[in-house]
Amino acid sequence: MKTPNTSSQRISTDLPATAEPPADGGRLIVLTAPLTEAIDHAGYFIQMAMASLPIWMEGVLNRKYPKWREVEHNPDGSARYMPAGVRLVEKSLLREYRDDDVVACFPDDLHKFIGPRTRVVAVSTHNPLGVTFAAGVYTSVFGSSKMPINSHYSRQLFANIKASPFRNNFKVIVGGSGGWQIIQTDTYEELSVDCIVEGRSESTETLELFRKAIQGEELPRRVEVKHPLEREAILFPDKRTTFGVVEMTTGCGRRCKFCVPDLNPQIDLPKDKIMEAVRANVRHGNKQISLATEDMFIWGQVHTETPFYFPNREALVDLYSDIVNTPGVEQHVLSHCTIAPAVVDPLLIKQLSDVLLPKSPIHFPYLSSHPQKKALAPLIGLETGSIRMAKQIMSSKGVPFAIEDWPSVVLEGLRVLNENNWFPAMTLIVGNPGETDDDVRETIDLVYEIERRGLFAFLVPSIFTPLHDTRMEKETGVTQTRQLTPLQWQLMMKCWKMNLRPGQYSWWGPLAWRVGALGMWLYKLRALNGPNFTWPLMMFSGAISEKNLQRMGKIYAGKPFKVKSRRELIASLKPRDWQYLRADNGDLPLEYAPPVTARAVAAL
Ligand code: B12
Ligand code: SF4
Repeated sequence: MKTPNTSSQRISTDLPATAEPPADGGRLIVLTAPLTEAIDHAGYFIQMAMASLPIWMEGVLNRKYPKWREVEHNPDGSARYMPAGVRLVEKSLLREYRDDDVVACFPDDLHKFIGPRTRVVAVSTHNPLGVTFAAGVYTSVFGSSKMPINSHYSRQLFANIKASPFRNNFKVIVGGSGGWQIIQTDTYEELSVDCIVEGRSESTETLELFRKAIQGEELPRRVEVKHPLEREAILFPDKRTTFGVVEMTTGCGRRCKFCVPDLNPQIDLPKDKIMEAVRANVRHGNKQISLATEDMFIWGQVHTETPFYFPNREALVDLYSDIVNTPGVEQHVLSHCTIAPAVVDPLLIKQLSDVLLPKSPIHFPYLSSHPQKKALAPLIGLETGSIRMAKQIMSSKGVPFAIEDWPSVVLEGLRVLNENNWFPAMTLIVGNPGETDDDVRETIDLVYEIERRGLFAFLVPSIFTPLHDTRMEKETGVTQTRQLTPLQWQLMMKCWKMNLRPGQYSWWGPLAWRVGALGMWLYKLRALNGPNFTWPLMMFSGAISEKNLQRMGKIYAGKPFKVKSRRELIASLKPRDWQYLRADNGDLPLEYAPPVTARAVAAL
């Protein structure tokens, strides 16, 4: 069965032409998520690539991961694994509905569960339309079809639901961190969505909404529900989640103005509940675990007497040790963190490496000093190298260090991380509102300094996207790649050039990428991205050396700047913060005499 679609790309539904309605009348509530957000294949990277590559490049992923569409089912046809968001909606609903009223299934199996009895189809989505940062930008760089792979599959899911012969009987409720994209693009009709829920499923308002939908009442287009304030109110999955995602914290506390998750209350979740969810994943066949967080380093230090930005080393090492040592856990991947804690407590990084590296599925053969070349690669926000810009958009990003020291914190933190085989993916924001050429130059200076020092991070520049509800919601930055200045293009292409340093990603084939880039430029990118793209692309492809381009005045030559060492950074802390420093890291200010604590005595 084919459904016409009003979007720029025609989406076909996957409903088999002869689909029979389910014999049992279907489930009352059917939960699902786009296939590209539910798959559990080959690590995080595949989903991130799907968010960033346009649909016409799907073949690249198909060749690399020919089995990515092969998902696992339970005996009743429901999904063996689903994103953590779906699992929590399911758990929330099971407080009120019977087990056989609710099912979570993959999009291709919807027809097996949607029947005359169905009253709600609930979709959880992370990034349905690809209009978020680091997603839309790459697809638009690549050409005329701007639809990212993930967005194509999300649209296909919605088309499937729209085409259901029972569509008039049920309401479509959408939630998850990407729901705002449907609100902002006003695609309710096109996608056949009745209501978007912003907030967590645990909320009683969410349950009330499902009750209304089941009674056939009209739903509001958009509902904002409250985030629980107590850690006890947060539910945990008791079935298998995609990538074994189990929540570790909510909120962050550093208050960056562009950030959505920071709007949530800062909560670190109880260890026993985390461990139960880890064991539930293993019981249901998962071998991988990842603790979802904005900043893993706040766990164990939320609302204690110590400020959250001085990590609780013992608690963290204990938690991660117990997770990786849980029988059945074969792989563990880190999600997000911040970089200042690596400067505050380098020994914590070392101890976590000892615990986590053996179970990391990530290998960097040319970078890692681990005997099996294993590495850890959390996601960290670098955002900008401009102190002026950093003060404006993220003045607490580097606490306890002053934001004036942000470039030094990044370099020093990266040194500590690299020494311990952490090679993070670091995001940068290009085109912040009010960003001047000087700001971009300072960021380029920082990127060159990373290169000069032989440090490595996978640098992911993205174009500023005003995210819904943030304090920068109303601001606009760059809206089209043609508006990017030569310096902004240089920054983007320099990051990618550094990422593709030979040998770091064997399958990406850095050389092939560069030659391909040149070919693409000749074919269509020069027309699409405009003249400002030309020289940065020449730099990226290596067609002309950077030195020559600098000599010709075609690109900016990054300048060295004064970088503070760890000792200098520690010395710059406010004296009231000295008490939280750990003496075993060294570099304590000379004037500081640490109190003789039981821990210090034990360490002697
Ligand atoms: C783990 C994670 C990933 C993993 C795994 C994702 C997966 N499919 O499981 C990976 C690394 C693959 C990933 C990729 C991406 N991610 Co991500 N990810 C996260 C992270 C850290 C945790 C997500 C999670 O599972 N949380 C736990 C669950 C329980 O929370 P939840 O999904 O929000 O669900 C709750 C509510 O939203 C609600 N809910 C959820 N669904 C529904 C449905 C209904 C009907 C209702 C009523 C309620 C409801 O109830 C749940 C709680 O009870 C979040 C940050 C965060 N803390 O949320 C970022 C985050 C969601 N990711 C983000 C982004 C930008 C991306 C990428 C686009 C990045 C990129 N450029 O590559 C891609 C997109 C991937 C894709 N397929 O398109 C942003 C989203 C920004 C936005 N709002 O648009 C976040 C918020 C990170 C950030 N700091 O900005 N991500
Ligand atoms: S450090 Fe990251 S998670 Fe925390 S507020 Fe800033 S952007 Fe958000």
